[in-house]
Amino acid sequence: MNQTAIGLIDVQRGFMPAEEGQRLETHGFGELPVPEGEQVIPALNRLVGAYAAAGAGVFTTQDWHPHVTAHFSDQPNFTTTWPKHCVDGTPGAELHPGLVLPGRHIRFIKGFEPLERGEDDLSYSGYYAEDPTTGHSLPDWLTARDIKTVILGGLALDYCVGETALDLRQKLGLEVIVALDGTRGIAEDSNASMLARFEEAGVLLSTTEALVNQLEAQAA
Ligand code: VGL
Ligand code: ZN
Repeated sequence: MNQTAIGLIDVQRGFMPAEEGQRLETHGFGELPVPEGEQVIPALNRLVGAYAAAGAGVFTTQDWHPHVTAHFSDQPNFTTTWPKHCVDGTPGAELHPGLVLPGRHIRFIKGFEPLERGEDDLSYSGYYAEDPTTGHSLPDWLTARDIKTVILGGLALDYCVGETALDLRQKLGLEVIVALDGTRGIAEDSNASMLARFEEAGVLLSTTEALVNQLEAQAA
């Protein structure tokens, strides 16, 4: 299991429905809400609990934008421009407080460069994420740990989870498995086209249930 890593992509308050923030009486929710985004939390906690106990590495990414960037617009098109979300150091950029992480995990941030054009955006992919304490990239960490398999969940399937999965598969040649119940997407069309890109690239799909069962079968 030490050549497997679990990646929790952008499980941030800003991507969760506003109602979840009201329920938890916490700020930062609902900036760019992914429908049912809060439902990834129990699934991911179960997955991470089981895999971390078995020795898998755990990393998180956070969308971490400057106040001013072409990634944001007052009239967003929800494809290359978005309402303001996950701004560096604000409550919306924090992880959902219900996410349970193991003592040992590593945090990466992405999207911190201001953009002039939304079309130039590379910030969806965790491939370009960095550890803010060392400046090392996610690929540096995966390579240094000789990771062969990455299991991904988080938000959003059709953007950051999807682009990360494709880059880790295509640029690093890793086995990449997306836990479908541990992710949600923004829109139906873009979810469908991302799933088609996964198939083309050989990104695998599974569920947290199947992945946890597989782990238990291996341990037995
Ligand atoms: C994301 C849109 C804009 C994501 C980030 O995390 O999927 N989507 N910024
Ligand atoms: Zn963003």
